[in-house]
Amino acid sequence: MNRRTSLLLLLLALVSSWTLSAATPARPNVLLLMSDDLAATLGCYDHPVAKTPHLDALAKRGVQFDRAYCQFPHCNPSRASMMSGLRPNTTRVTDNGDNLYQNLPDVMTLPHHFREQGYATARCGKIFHLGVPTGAESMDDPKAWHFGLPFRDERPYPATRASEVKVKAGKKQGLPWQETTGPDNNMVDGQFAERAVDWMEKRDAAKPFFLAVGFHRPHLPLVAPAKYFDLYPLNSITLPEAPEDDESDIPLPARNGAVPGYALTSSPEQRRAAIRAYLACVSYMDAQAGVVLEALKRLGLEENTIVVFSGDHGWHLGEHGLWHKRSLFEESARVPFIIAAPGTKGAGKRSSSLVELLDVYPTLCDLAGVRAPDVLQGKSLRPVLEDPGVSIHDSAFTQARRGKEAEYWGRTVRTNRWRCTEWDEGRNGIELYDHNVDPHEYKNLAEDPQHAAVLKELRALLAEKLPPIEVVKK
Ligand SMILES: [Ca+2]
Repeated sequence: MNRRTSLLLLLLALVSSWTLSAATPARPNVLLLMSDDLAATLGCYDHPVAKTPHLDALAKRGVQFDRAYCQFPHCNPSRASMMSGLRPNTTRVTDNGDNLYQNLPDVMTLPHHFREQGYATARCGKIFHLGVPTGAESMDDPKAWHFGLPFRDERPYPATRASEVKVKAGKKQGLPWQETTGPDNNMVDGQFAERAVDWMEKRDAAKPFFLAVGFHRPHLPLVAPAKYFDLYPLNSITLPEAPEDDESDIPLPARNGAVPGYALTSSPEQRRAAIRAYLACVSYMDAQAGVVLEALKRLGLEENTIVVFSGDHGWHLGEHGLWHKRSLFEESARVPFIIAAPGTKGAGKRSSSLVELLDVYPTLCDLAGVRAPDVLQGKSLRPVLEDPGVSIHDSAFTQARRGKEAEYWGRTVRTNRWRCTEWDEGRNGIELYDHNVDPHEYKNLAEDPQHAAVLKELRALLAEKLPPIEVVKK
């Protein structure tokens, strides 16, 4: 190439970059905050004692979704679905050992897509499943991030403060918990928040960013600095409402004991202590989210950053006698979910519009002006962000595996009024709950002839939308 041609090419490049920047408004940044195993135990979700001022403030400047559902209440399957924008029927990720990238070698995950579209991408903590503390295979997307903070197990924990209430931390039964001494950044979530702020401060400001921060709490073990336990006097903790119901109308795969080791059979005082430890972890997580959100404001980025806060699935705190995830009841399928998108008109309102976590990917593409891949199975929530009274889904779907060998396959559909669940296409049980009168799903109406028509309709919907998943042979 001679000198004249080089100069001409340089001039052309300058003109085209000038034209591009003049014609294209700056694309918004994305901040995705996730919490692990989080029930709707936030102040903004009307929990009677939860103290979560930072996420409550985020909800005030965004839209809070009261009926958002994960697609599979287990870490890896839920995250693989949300981050690929595909149902578990397509990802065939139904266990923590299933590998999204082996099942779908051409998958284009959400952060990888934003990276391809010119975004600077960074991950601090657990966004994809990261297999701790067992040392299991990491399910992080190797192509997604410019910067990915190594995730590690935080054992041994910092020093313990002696607690006034001892809860047995059995090997398989019970909820291990601990009050630690020392500052927030003695534990990994505090470090994730600090590193995320550091990355924002030092990033390449010429590019919009996609920053994902995945907090580990309130995932077991329930370990948090003692000051967060001090927010919750033990006598302020109430146990969940449970009617005197033997649950014999609820199919076996749905009930307590269907997943071994997940039942906590302890005294009411110990149950209250376990809930207190969970809430302490929620407040600790909220404070770390606050560190990132305050930095966003301090750096003048709030006006041009879309913030999404989500759990990966819910958690039981004693409802139906359950103390874990992986059920298809409301507490496990539902997630706390907030979007604050600058310039949208619904800010500050709550929405009872049905949402699936599948909607995160197309929503962020829509809001950021990034073309959404054609294969995505969710919908953009933009209409709801503009008007929280609008509905874009008639139903939300969740799947699960339960039983000693995860041998029962469950599928459920939630509509505005009903939840209908089938185990093994109905061979091992069918459930129908009327949320108008039974929000905690204690009265199974599947056998009630009065509701035969709605049951038939919802079962047909399940058969159509969620055919049995082909298990990938390992
Ligand atoms: Ca989880």
